[in-house]
Amino acid sequence: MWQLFTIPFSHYCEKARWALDYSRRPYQERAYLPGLHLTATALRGHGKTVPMLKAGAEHLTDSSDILQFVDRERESGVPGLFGNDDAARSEVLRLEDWLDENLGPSTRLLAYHYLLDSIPTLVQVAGQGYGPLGKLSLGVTMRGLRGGIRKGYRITPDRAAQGEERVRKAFAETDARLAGSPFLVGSRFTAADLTLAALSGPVLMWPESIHRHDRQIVTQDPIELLPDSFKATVQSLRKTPTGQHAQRLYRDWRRVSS
Ligand SMILES: N[C@@H](CCC(=O)N[C@@H](CS)C(=O)NCC(=O)O)C(=O)O
Repeated sequence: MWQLFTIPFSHYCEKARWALDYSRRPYQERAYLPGLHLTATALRGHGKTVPMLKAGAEHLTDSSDILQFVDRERESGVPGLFGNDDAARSEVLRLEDWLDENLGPSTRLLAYHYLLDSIPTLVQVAGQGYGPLGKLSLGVTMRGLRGGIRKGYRITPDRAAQGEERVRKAFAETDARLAGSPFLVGSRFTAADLTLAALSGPVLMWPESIHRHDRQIVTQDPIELLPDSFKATVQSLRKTPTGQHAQRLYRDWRRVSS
């Protein structure tokens, strides 16, 4: 069976997991603690990051490659993720790429900026893919890694402010696209919508998104757990057309495999 190697709360991993669930192809998720994922990736010569999809002899090490592969291999009857024609396909690919480069790094930067100061909150918010022991280990791991994460992603108050600006700018562009259209490209759900919703996860934290990707009932809206300053940001982003679109996509399009 295919295996998807993840850090469960990573938004790029959620992007790949959503596409796999959508394609109806069976797969197994292999969830790693941050840092330990390197034993499955870098130490075996498969790049440094997750998601990584092992499908037979293939190792796909980038979420965009995974989406294209999964789209080609989807079960019959499942509509494609890349639009109806060549023009739509190139627009979907362009937008996906733009979101990967502009939105994903900034939403991660912002969430880490606020949550690395409070590991118990981070574990509550991000630890849903782990059992009790996993949560405990996640707390220990994140305490150990937080200096490295701050350094690696260059997380400073100034950069967080710039990150928020970048998120708002990206949302303004997607808001404009969504005015009068139910989807980002044409009249159907595509990889662009999926990417937008998955990569916005760290700054929207819709309970629907956690429930859908984690297969668990979430009883508390994660926003209640956030420090006040971050809570205000999340609240205001949720109210935008893009924030609302992401929630709708999770409700209507986030199929979970059984
Ligand atoms: N361009 C990559 C980005 C993936 C990515 O940034 N993954 C992060 C988790 S969100 C990661 O694996 N970080 C761990 C590391 O860099 O060691 C993709 O789209 O798959």
